Amino acid sequence: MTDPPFDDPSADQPGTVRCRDVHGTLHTMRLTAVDVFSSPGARLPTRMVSADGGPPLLQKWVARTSSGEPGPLDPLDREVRAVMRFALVFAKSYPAELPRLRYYDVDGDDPFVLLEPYRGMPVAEVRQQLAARDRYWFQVGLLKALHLAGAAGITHGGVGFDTLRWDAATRTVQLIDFEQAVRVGDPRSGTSDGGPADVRDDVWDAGLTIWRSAHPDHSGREAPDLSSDGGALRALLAGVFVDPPAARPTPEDMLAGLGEPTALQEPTALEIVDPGAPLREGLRTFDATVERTRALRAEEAQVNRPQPWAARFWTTLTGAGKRPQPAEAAEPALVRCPVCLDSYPWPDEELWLYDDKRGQYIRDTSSVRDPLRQEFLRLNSYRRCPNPSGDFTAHYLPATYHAFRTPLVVAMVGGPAAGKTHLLAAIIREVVEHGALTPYGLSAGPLDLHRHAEYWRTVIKLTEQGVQLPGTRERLTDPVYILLVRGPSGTWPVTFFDVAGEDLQAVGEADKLGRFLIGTNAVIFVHGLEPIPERSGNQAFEMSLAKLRIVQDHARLPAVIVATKSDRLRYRPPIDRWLRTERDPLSPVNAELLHSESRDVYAFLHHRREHAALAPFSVFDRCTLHFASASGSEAAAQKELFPRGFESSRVLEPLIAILAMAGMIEGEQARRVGT
Ligand SMILES: Nc1nc2c(ncn2[C@@H]2O[C@H](COP(=O)(O)OP(=O)(O)OP(=O)(O)O)[C@@H](O)[C@H]2O)c(=O)[nH]1
Ligand SMILES: [Mg+2]
Repeated sequence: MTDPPFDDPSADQPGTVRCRDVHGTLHTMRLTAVDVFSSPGARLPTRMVSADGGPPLLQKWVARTSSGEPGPLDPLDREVRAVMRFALVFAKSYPAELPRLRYYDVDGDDPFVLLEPYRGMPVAEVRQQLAARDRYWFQVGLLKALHLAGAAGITHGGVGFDTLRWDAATRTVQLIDFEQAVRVGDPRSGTSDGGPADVRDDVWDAGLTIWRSAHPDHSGREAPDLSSDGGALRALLAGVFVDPPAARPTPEDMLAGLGEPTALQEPTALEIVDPGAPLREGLRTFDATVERTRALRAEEAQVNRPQPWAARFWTTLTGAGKRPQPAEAAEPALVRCPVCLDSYPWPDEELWLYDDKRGQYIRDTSSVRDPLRQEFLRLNSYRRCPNPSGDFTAHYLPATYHAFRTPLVVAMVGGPAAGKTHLLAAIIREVVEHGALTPYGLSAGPLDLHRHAEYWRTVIKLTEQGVQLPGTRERLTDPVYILLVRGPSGTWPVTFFDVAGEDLQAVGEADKLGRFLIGTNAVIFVHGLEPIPERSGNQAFEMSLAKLRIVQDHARLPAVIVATKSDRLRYRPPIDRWLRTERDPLSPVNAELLHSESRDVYAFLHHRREHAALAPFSVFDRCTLHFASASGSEAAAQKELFPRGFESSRVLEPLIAILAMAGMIEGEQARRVGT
């Protein structure tokens, strides 16, 4: 097996790597191979290394494919997930029976984990030499290890002599190589039933291992004939070789049968930590806040004539409560420009064409009269905003921009480098390239074809190549992308603004820089997660909220808070669960699930005292919170590349929540989103 190349570009010397500790904090260190090492139960290659000249650590890594590409992450991901869980649950007292995590990297070309060296010797090598008394302690040790893993919510999936070590000095066992591990409750892997994994799933293999420690001739996965052993094993293994796993005894039951305490019972009880405990206060605060808002709304409904929320929302959007109907209206309907915010009758005469080569808008001088050809021309042309206030540079909107229902203007709000641009790119890619709105009864495509082509060339193509996107240029005033979304009850332009975080938090030139916010009717607040929380406030949120408050009935605007870059904390609760929760294609909008995620995000940020990021939650009547990862991993230092590509997780949910709250997605579930 060749050594991993570990050519981190930030490395002054080869062997320098970036990796995270149990808190998710990034470290840069130099690894030096100090010894060979092999474990019969490990599928991943292993060796002993020293980190910055420190004591030896066991390294496991993902080998490259034969073509030199990064190899499959799954076995390492399972191992890290398991040992991270042990690190959290046994943070106060760590059991010798389980492997211990020091560092990991799952973002780079050559992902790896660094563990404390295993104890003892592989049982596969020493089992023939175990005396009867040792065999007893081996059985006890194996059951204790399984019980401890189960207490941390982990099933091993590959228990056998190859994944066990025997420490003769202490007569204890270590269960290692969690490369097939599954969280208790997650779907079982490698089986056809796919039911939720259970601590008893490992009991069959543990039973076989125990049996073979005394009867080495037995092989295969068949249940042994227990009647051939008249001794204690027959009693210990009674009920072990049955299906379903729920009918088997637990490791704890089996230890009790031997009259042995588990490692979590006196006299040597380890103290275990509930990783969910720190979130409880935040969960209670969330519930209390939601209850208060619901009570207020119920009161309001008593006073005012109840009106469907979506209707109220669109009334808010159109200001006077009148939706423009250009075709029938006697008076020309007023429309509002999302860029300069002036309102005026939509200019119907002049068309402008965009010259890609020159990057300019040019007046259309053709005299097409044929209605079909006119329609075709409009599809690809623009109208210049008359900007009656005369306070903005020339700007253009697609000629059909106001030909549909009132556009939904969505603002990406967040500080510099919060992750707005990457998140929007991931959302647009899902919607346009993967048709991700179809299960919601909507179809979507670009409204502005030139803007689409430009966005594809300068943004989406880069994400496809795994290239990190540049920071957004300052002083942008135009929308970056305009979708046209069609649903059973209408067709809407959905316009996205994504300006530089610097502009959003600017105090000076407030009128120019954040002006589009006043014309916004939905907001995606983007908060980039850091392993160590930043509690220094969020000026972009504060300044934007101050501007949004000017909008009449601003509290009715749909808003979401997205904790993006969640991949940085992918193994920590509650993110570990959410990042792996897939959307159910049969129940696309699930208000309970969105509520439950909002609750967890709120509690998570509350616990980390990132209160500034939660500020929008108390401003808007309907606001959901989300965990997301746009790129799925960290960009390589100084290389502007995501070595494992751009693999988003849960980026569509925030948009779905917005569309549901705006009434564009219909149905009972959609109506309840964010309430
Ligand atoms: N790990 C991780 N990094 C991300 C993710 N999204 C963005 N980043 C990184 O965060 C940095 C900033 O992301 P942008 O999307 O450019 O942030 P922004 O909010 O648009 O920043 P401005 O345009 O300067 O306001 C980039 O260097 C990305 O590499 C993510 O989902 N995970
Ligand atoms: Mg940006």
